[in-house]
Amino acid sequence: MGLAANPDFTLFALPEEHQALREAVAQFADEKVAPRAADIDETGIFPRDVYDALVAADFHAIHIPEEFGGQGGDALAACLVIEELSRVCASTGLLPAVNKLGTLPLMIAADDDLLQRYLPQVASGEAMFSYALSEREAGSDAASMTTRAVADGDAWVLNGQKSWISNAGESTYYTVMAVTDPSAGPRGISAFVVHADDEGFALGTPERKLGIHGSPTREILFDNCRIPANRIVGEPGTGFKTAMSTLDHTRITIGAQALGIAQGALNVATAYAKDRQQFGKSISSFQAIQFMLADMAMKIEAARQLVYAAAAKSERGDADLTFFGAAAKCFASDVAMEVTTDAVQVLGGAGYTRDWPVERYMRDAKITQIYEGTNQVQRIVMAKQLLSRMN
Ligand code: COS
Repeated sequence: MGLAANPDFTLFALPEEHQALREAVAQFADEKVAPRAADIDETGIFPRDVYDALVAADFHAIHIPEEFGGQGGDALAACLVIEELSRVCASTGLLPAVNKLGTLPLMIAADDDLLQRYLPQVASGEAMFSYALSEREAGSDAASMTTRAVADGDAWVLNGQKSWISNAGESTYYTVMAVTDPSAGPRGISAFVVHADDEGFALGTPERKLGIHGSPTREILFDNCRIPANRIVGEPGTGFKTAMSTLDHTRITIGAQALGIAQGALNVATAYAKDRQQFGKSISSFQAIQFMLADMAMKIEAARQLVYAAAAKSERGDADLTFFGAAAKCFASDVAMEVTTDAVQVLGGAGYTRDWPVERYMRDAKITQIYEGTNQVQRIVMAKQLLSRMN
């Protein structure tokens, strides 16, 4: 049967180059990012210095193919970078994740001209790229968006607004989904590249958020924003499909971010439990604490297997990617919320203060259950896949 054909037992191990990447990013995160994390959270100022360090280390957009000056990192490599950065600072982990989210619609649907124009700038770190799908009244129901793009001679003219845009104000470029044919539903939506300096483009005020304070989130506004016709991504009417298939891939990176946040919280809770003395002994000697730590670690390991398996499916473009992308994001982010809440509990009163990072991990974990589709939407996506397979 050939079952002995893998005698070195590498079946579930990371390939050597991925293991080396993980170690390199982990060292970078511990040395360059961890010392800045509390301050980034406290001030809410975009960490330009950390972004520059990411660029110098080539960890800011590892997914860009080599032919466009990038590292050509696969989906698992992107996840490892995001996971290890998020282990110390979720806002920093979001930088490579948002760059991937912003550029993937182009990599899926754009012609070579558009790819040549934009991807090298992201690879070099000169520009960052955001993704703009949601609107104030079109969040989970993304297809009900009302931002309009109307053809006018050799241009498109955009009017409307997009909400909760990660990295807005820092990104140079935005992939914007807009309605080009209001009579065609999701098939009347198209994707465009908008530049931060396009006339008629403006930024809303920064959102005041529970967590990820170092990642700016703002509305972007279009008031007769005129862009050249050749900035459409793919054919007119394909924007919604492109946006959805992008999310199939990038939801896995949010799973990776959640995984990193959860691992960071577990590490702090474990070290604290060993150190903290009560009733004359280390609280780690109490079974109540041991069981909490064991459950946290068990859930993280299960989430890790699912995220990595989904990343492999993303790389191969497997037919069940839509299910796995939703499942990885949903499961890992629910785990992150549970684990970080328990980490605060293990630290007790100390955990509730900003002297320790676990309350930050808990606040940062919450967004992973919400963005790139709420976990309720992920369950809709999974159920649809499941039920359609039975037909
Ligand atoms: N890949 C490719 N195409 C997809 C797709 C996917 N994963 N999912 C849906 N589509 C296509 C469908 O095939 C359909 O196209 P056709 O009419 O040509 O067949 C079209 O998109 C509409 O699909 P559907 O009817 O399923 O869309 P709904 O309006 O019912 O929306 C959900 C489905 C709720 C799943 C979708 O709106 C969604 O994901 N919402 C959350 C959005 C989100 O994640 N926002 C966060 C923004 S990033 S922070």
